[in-house]
Amino acid sequence: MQAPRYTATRVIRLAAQQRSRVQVRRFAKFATPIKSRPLRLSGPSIAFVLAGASVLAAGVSFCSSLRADDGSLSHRDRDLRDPTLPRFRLSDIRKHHGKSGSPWVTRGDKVYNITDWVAAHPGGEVILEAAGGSIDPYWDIFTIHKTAHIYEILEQYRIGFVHSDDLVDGKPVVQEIEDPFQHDPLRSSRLRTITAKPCNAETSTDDLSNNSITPNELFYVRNHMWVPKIEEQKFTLEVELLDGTTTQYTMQDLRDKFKPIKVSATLQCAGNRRNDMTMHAQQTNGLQWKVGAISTAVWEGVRLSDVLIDAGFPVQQAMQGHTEANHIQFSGSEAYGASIPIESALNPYGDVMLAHTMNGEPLPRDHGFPLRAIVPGHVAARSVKWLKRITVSDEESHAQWQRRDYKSFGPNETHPDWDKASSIQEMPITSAITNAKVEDQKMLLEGYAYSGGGRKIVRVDVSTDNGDTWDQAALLDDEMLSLGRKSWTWTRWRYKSTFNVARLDKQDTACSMVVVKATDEAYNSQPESHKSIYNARGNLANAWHRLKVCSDCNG
Ligand SMILES: Nc1nc2c(c(=O)[nH]1)N[C@H]1C(S)=C(S)[C@@H](COP(=O)(O)O)O[C@H]1N2
Ligand SMILES: [Mo]
Repeated sequence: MQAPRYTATRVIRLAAQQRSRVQVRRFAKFATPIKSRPLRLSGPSIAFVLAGASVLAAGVSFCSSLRADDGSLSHRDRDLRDPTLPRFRLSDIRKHHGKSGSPWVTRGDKVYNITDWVAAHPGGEVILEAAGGSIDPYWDIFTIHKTAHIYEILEQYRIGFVHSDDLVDGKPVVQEIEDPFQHDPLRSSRLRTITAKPCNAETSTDDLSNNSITPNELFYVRNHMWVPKIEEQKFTLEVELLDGTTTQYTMQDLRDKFKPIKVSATLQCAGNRRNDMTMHAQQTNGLQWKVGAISTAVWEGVRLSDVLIDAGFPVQQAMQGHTEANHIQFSGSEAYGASIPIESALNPYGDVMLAHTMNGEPLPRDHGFPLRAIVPGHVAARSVKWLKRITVSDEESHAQWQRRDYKSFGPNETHPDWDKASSIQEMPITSAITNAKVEDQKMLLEGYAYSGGGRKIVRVDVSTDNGDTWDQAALLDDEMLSLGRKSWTWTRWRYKSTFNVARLDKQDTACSMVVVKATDEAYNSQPESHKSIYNARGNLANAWHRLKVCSDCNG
C-alpha cells in the first residue's frame, strides 16, 4: 500500500491546523503509518522551524555565540566524533516521528531528542511534524531562523550522532526539497526589504510621506511563509460553526450573495518601530522594522457578520450575549492562523470584513489573493491573508501567532508565561516622523499618527528641543481615509517651525532632537520612553518618536 506522499506545503498546512477536537480528528486521518512512510524526507515540517524557532526564541537572550563543532566525519570508516555519545541509524531515527511519544530530529550528523522540549511547551506541538527526520533543508530556506540562539537551545537536547554508515561526506543524504518561495511575486524595489524569504519588506519613509492611501505595490509586506498559489476559480472559503456544521463559499458566492462594503483601514504590524526600541532600550528579538510596517488602503468585500448569518450562526442572539462562541478563528491557506474575540467580529460598528479588493484592484498575491480578513483597528496579525477557513469557537486559535507571539510583557519578564498574557488585539496609539528637513531656515516635519479601536487622532504634539517645549502639528484631512463606521486609518500630519533653525546653531549645537507624540479621542497618549515598555519581542514599540535633525543636513 502506498502512503500518501506529503509535499512540504501539505504537511505544514496540516501541522498548523488548529487543534480543536474536530480538527485533531481530521488531522489523524492523514497520519502516515510508520512502516509505509516514504523514504524521501518529506515529513519534516517548515512549521517546525517557524513555530519551534519562535517558541524557542521566547525569553531567550539574543546574541549568544555558536557552540564549537565536535568535528565532523570526513571518511565513513573513521568515526572521530565524540565516542561517548551513541550512534543512531536513520531507520531508527525515523521511528521517532511525531506520534511516537519520543520525537527526535536531526541537524547535520547530530541527533536530538526533543520530547522534553515539546512537553515543556504546550502549543508548540507543530514541532512534532518535524520529528523523525532532518530540519536542515528547511533551515537552509528559512535563513531567518538560522540564528545562534536557536542552535544553542537545540544543543541541549542532543543525544548522539547519526551512524557513520548512513553518512556521505559526513552528512546524512538529505533529500532536495522544493523551494516553496519560488513562486513568490516580484516586489517593488522601493520597499525596504528586511528578509527576502519569507518576504518582509517595509514601506519607505518617502512613500509614507507622499501617500495617504498607500499604492498596492508600496504597501508593506509581512509574510511568515511563502505566498500560496491560489486559483480564484478553484478557491472556496469554509465556515464552520460551533456544532461542526460547515458551509462553503466560492468567490462568486461572496460577490453575489452579500452586500458589498468599502472601508479605508490602516494595517500596522505589532513589530512596527521595533528597531526604535532596540536603539533606545536594548536588543529586541524579531524583524527590525523601522517606521514602515504600516500602510493604508481602501478595502472592498463583504461583512464577516453577514457571512456568519448566512452560514447559520445566530448573530442577533450572540450580540445579546447568548452564545457559547467566544472567538472567530481565521486560517490562511499556507499555515498561518489567528483569531479575534466574538465582540470584535460582530460589532456592527467594527467593519470586520472579508476583502477581495484593495485600492480598486483584486488583492495582490502578497496581500492575500483572493480573500483576506480585514479587522480594522486591530493588530494586522489578525487580518489573515489567503483566508481559507473561518471557525466559530469557544476558544482562541491554537496557532502560535495567537498563543506564542503577538503578546507583550514587562521589561523584566524574560521567561514570560505566554498562557497568562492576553493576545494583542486593538492597537495602542503611536506616531512617527517620516520626513524631516530644513527649508528656508524653517524645520519641516511630516509623519503619521494612528490609534487602534477606531479611535480618532485628536492631536499631534511636536517638540524640537527634546521635549522641553511643545507645539502642535497640522492634521491633514483626506476623505478617502474616512470610509467606514469609525476612524480606522492613520492621520497624517505636517509641522513647520515658527522659528529659524539658525537658532539651533546659536545654542551651540547644529542639531536638535525632534520629538513627536499623538493623542487619540480617548485621550490616550504615547509612553515617553522605550525603556519603560521594553519587551524582549519588541512588540508595540509606541514610545515618543525621536529624531535628530541637523541644520546642515537634510533628513
Ligand atoms: N495567511 C497569513 N496572513 C497574515 C500573515 C501571514 O504571514 N500569513 N501575516 C500577518 C501579519 S503579522 C501582518 S503584519 C499582516 C501583514 O499584511 P500585509 O502583508 O498585507 O501588509 O498580515 C497578517 N496576515
Ligand atoms: Mo505583523
